[in-house]
Amino acid sequence: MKSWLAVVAVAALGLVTPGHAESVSVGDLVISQPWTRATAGGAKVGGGYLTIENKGQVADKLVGGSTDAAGKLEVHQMSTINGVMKMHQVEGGLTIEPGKTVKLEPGGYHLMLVGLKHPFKKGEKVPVTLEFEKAGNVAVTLDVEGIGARAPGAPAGGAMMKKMPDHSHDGGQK
Ligand SMILES: [Cu+2]
Repeated sequence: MKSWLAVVAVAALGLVTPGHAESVSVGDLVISQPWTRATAGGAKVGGGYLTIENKGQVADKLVGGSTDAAGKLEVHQMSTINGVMKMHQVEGGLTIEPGKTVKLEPGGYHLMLVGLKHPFKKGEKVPVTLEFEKAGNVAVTLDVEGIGARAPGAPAGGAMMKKMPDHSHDGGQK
């Protein structure tokens, strides 16, 4: 499979970042930490997040992609307009300027998987193909994190809060 070969090639160059998420290189682009969130039962859409670094001399554009896990894959932007969070498709593609790193993350740019064919469960992997204007197609695998995760490998929101009362008891007794 193409994605498997890409991973092997990257590993041979020693470019794989530590941790569970793989990095994939295509042309001058390095794509790292691709992840998504587990979805609740009936959800029909899911977000996809990753980091794209352009090590080249010319700009490239993420114009779209596809996945077997959903009907279509779009590139979206989340923005706050008059205090209301809205998202819309990025017209003409997301530009990755040379020498720059663009992060797709919750609350900002993201991949939108529309028309999910099955719910995503934590620990699963979702293969997607990204399409770049110059670099062409590249296969990456999204690691499914927990519902509400803010970052790859990070605990879901709320875990911190639950722990805090326990700390207040440590040695605090008179
Ligand atoms: Cu979206």
